[in-house]
Amino acid sequence: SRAMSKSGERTFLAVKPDGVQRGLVGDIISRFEKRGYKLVALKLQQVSEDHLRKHYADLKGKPFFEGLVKFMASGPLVAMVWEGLDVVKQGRAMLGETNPLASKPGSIRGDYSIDMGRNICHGSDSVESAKKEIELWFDAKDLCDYKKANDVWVY
Ligand code: RTP
Repeated sequence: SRAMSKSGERTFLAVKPDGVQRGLVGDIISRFEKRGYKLVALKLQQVSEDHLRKHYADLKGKPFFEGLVKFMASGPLVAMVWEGLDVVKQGRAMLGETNPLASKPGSIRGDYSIDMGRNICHGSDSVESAKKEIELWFDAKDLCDYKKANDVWVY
């Protein structure tokens, strides 16, 4: 089926340092598990500003760039790869809008955040940027290729 053939799509998600500090890691993982997505990679890590400048290269020159990089390097974050049908787009919908003010209740940002600079999570905005981000954050050997009940009960 179309669903089965597109079920290998992957996205990069991160629980930002504010989400870790506020104890939201389990909730965010749980939302993606319950939706039917498959966890492919996961690590808790405090990363360098240099690494974050690469991750946010497209935003270089924005007035908030330096503050964003410093904030993201200020404590451990949880980097993850999730897999499943339309996971890039669905993941963005589950996160909510960049600005919490525009995020509907029911989304992660809409339920837990009020300030754009403390919006808890990151998700890739396209399949292409997901590929780049997964490569930047993970070694290929750390991406787990395995079967899950999803493959039978979700698709
Ligand atoms: P993210 O990359 O974190 O998923 O966020 P996004 O795609 O929704 O938004 P993006 O435009 O890529 O911005 C990255 C992060 O920078 C902070 N930001 N602050 N005007 C501002 O003060 C401003 N704009 C963006 C947000 O934390 C945003 O998530």
